[in-house]
Amino acid sequence: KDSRASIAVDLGAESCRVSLLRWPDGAPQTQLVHRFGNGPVQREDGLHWPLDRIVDGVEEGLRKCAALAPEGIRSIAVDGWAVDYVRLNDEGVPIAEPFCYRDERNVRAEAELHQHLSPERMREATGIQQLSINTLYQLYADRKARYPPSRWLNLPEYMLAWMGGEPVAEFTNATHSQLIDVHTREWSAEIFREAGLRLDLAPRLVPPGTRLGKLRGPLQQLDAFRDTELIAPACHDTASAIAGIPAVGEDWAYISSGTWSLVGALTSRPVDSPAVREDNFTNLGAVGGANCFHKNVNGMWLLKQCESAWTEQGFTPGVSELLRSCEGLAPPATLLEVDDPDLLLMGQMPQRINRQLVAKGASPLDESPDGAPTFVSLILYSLASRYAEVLGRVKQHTGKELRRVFVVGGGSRNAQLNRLTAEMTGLEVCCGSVESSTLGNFAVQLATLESACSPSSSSFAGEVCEWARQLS
Ligand code: LRH
Repeated sequence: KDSRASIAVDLGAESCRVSLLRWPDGAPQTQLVHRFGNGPVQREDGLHWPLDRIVDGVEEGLRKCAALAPEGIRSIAVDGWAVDYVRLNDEGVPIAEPFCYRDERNVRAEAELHQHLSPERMREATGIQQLSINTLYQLYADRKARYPPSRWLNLPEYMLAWMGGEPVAEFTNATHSQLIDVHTREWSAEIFREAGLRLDLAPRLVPPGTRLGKLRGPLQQLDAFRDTELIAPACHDTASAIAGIPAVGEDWAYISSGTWSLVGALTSRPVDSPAVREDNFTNLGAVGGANCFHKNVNGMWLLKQCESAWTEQGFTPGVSELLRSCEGLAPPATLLEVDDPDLLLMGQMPQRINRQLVAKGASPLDESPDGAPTFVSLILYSLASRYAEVLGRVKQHTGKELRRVFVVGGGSRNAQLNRLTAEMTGLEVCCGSVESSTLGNFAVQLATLESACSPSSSSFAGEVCEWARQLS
């Protein structure tokens, strides 16, 4: 076997990570080499991602990895949060900073587009959860803002193209655009047409586990990058995180817990019924042609946004201190509806939460830092209760006999939330990796490099799972 190293880049809404996989004594060993903060920035025309900072951070991580791996780098893959994209000119150079999906323009775009294209029809065509963040509404908002039509790439795929890879749309990421036909698994000509978008500007679709060519450009001057393959993993970080769970069988569900909590189970094909539609579940691409059947639930965003509100008031406890502060508090009398669209927006989270409590006839909480423990407790109980509700539905819709739920990602370290989740769901909570997206990213690279089977086959998924087990 080739004993050179591999690199996984995982772009997160709060932080981005560059990790290295090496083979000392023939056994795989992973290492987080570079981590840098990320977050949306408010510009005059809305909320954006600081693309230059992200690119510089990735480049720094790649250089550090090269310095650590004299044996050379065999492959690189990039995953990241879904839905956001970079608009490009004909030379593939960015035209502008990408928008952030939390920009309020999407809420307006969604309402407007639904006047031409009913949500029912869209659901039938795409099988995915109706969310205003989906790429479709963002492209529609671009059109309404009269930006000239242009090519675009989702962020992870953009980073791969920046390294010299073929510009593509990886399937697991593309499904979150709401532009993929759930039946044909191709771009939906109907939705492009009805939204006034140009299908000829959409990238070529490829499955996770596709080779995109060799690394090119200035980095290639480093010895380590002489002969490095670029690979599309599951570019959607959630699909990567699920690929990083080394579980077999049919009795497990997942919570991929980060800024969002993605709560659901893997199925062999999209799940559809009037009740599934009513519950607004999603069907997104997974590795090896499988399907992620889940729901986006508001996640650590609630906690992080409260934390930044308190920080503005000079109170900087940090998340672990906040979690400790609410230990032993009695369960809140009224729970939050964590998926209220208002709670997905940025800023003023304690005020937003109180607005909801008051609307429900409950008393508002103390918005000063003294009230922090009661907010944190409310958030944890409300999230766990929502997880239980969603997992109950997952059982009904899939017919699975669930026994375990794997919690992966940054939020899996939240022991109190895990305890409440176990209590409220009645399932065994298994803590997976905090860096599950990175594990899944590496596992797909290894399966791509080492296996002869088609990336769209279930045997490919089996190999990915076996690599995830070896890397865990
Ligand atoms: C998690 C995630 C999620 C999407 C959202 C945009 O990072 O990719 O699966 O819904 O970000």
